[in-house]
Amino acid sequence: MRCRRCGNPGAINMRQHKLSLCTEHFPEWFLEQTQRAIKNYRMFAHAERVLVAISGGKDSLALWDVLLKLGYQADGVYIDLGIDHGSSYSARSKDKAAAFAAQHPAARLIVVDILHLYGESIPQVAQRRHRPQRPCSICGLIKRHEMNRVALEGGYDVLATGHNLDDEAATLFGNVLHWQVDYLRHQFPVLPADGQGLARKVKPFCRFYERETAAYTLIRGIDYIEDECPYATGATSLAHKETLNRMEHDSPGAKMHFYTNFLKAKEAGLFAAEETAPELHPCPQCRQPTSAPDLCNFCRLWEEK
Ligand code: Q46
Ligand code: ZN
Ligand code: ZN
Repeated sequence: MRCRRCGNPGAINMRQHKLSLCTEHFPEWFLEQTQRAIKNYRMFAHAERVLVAISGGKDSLALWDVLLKLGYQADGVYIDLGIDHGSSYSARSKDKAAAFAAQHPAARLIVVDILHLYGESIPQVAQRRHRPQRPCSICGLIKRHEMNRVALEGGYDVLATGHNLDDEAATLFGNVLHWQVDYLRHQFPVLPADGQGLARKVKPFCRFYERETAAYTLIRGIDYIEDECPYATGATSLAHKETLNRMEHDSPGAKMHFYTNFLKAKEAGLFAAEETAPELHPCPQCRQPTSAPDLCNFCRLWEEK
């Protein structure tokens, strides 16, 4: 297959778009598509400050790279979870994030060390809470809280994550499988700030297949941590991804249509009915909004120590 833009040999063939591009024109297309998503979903403007959630993996580093190349004011936040598991996962992923920042003078990386700040790493909190093998819900709670805190304290307008189409389609699949209507209501490329202490959240890569973000990092020579978090093994989201990959194999574009048609349906009003939003109030300790009667779930985690 030849590159559609110049006729040279193609480096990546995207069957779902019926598009083949070379190593020069694929990154160009990738930037254009990201810019289009940012504009179409009104994610943020050039005057706004963006905080990118950096894991050290390919999607988050690719997102940071693209936003910098597009001229956005983008800083990164890396949450050091203290996960070792015999593979120094956190230490190695932090090194990748720091190395990227060091190569980009315009990029500032904020590192949040959970063990240092709160006295326990994620595996230690999970151990104390009798969930040593399944720390993900605690980890997710801590990451969400800390990213929101850094975004608000740093005066950032928006928090951007590198979720790609494979991630979003797998989440959608899980939500539909269990008809989790509240989750479906909140699944969208932009979640507005709520004015009560929750930052705006955006996913500029939500329409890229994972192999496209992988191709971008490869062509741009971005060094990232290839391993998944050791606790990700066996996660249902991975099983959903495999199911969707099989469907994609038999019917190219299946994954993209599943997700983008959901977005179109939502824009046309699906799930728009007034939800019974829980009453929120600021947590007396951290001031972040919570529906819990007193301290928020994050602060309660540490109270019980
Ligand atoms: S980092 Fe944390 Fe993930 Fe690791 S412990 Fe689970 S939630 S798998 S995205
Ligand atoms: Zn070309
Ligand atoms: Zn709190």
